[in-house]
Amino acid sequence: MNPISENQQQALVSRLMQACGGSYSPATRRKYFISGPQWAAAYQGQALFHAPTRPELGFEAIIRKFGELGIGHWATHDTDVIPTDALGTDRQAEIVARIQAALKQNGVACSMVTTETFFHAVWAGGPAAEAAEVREYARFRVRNAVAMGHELGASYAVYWPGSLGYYVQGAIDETESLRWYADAINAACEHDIEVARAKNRNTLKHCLEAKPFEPQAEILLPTSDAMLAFIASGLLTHPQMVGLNPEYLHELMWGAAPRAALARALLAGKLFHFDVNDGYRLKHDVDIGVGLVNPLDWLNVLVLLRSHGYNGPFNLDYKPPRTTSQFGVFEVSFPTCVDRFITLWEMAGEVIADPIIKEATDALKRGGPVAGGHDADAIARANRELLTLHELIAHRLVQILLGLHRGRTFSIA
Ligand code: GLT
Ligand code: MN
Ligand code: MN
Repeated sequence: MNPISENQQQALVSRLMQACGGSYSPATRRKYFISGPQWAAAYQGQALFHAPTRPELGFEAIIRKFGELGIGHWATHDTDVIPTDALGTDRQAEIVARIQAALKQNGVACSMVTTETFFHAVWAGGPAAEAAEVREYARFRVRNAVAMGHELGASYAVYWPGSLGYYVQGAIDETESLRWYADAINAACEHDIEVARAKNRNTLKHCLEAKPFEPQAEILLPTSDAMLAFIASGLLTHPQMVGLNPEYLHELMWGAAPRAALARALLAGKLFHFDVNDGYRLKHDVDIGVGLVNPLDWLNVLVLLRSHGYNGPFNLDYKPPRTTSQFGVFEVSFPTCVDRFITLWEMAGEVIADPIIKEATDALKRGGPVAGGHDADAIARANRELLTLHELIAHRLVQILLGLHRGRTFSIA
């Protein structure tokens, strides 16, 4: 086989992308509330045992690329764009002004800001460490991120507590750490109320994001359900301002059914923001692009969200694989991610409107003839044949996913 010269490789990738078809126009993509995180596009492929595979890229190039692709929203950590030592200084104001200009020029809006409380050495003991000065610094950081969010026009603030936990047990009192963590969230909400009033804007939606492990061995708030309990614990001064940013993969990582976790958040009225990606159960936070691993589960998730009127952002919190080049990040990785999401979202609409699923669901709810009394055997018999519809509905969902409902069949000659 002939080798493909280096200068022919990008053209080959682009030609095969074209040949794949099935992509949406940037204008169509902009109709969905999809956000692209700065850190996803800037990710260089590094990890504990992995050197970077791609060069660095700043926010100006990323916002421009998002604008071209039709990713209408952008999200960032404070330190993705502001060096730690410039936070809260005039340098921050200068950078924020450059970000505002880049957003405006490319027709992209900032939807969310998040505070990095895990990367820098100051967070080695977590954002709610014993030393009062670390906790005061954490409050400064979240207040500053809230103010930056208002400057940039964001409506959401996300908090991933990162290292709120430990490697070795017994050194900290968990109840104390959780109270201290609540102090930081309270400081963010209180500052938000002041800034929003001064700027005549709505307060932000403050969204807690759980991850069951990584970077610590044990995490104090490992799941979205734990976050719900934290919000309702009485520790927060403004619990109505605080909800969730579940991440699809983070729920899979502890072995949950993401759809069921999302349903619990919906019932609590706390599904504010949603990080979309994919990966494997009970494994590492691999942040694979949405729909590449579990497309059927994703279809089901979107059916749930569509049928309950979720209208928050879908944040592409994934990491383009290390094997993808920087050219590939914007040529293949982001557009295919967005387009799979849109396709699955539209398919979810087909599921909701599907007459077979509708009739089967209605029939299950109508139930069989009333058996009368509390005769368990008779009640079971009365519904026996209807319950087969559960499997029929599951088959129909797969048919819709694979296009088989449009009559696609395979035959062996
Ligand atoms: C980190 C984490 C993500 C969070 C980011 C927000 S930081 O990359 O793994 O899931 O959404 O702070
Ligand atoms: Mn996330
Ligand atoms: Mn993740």
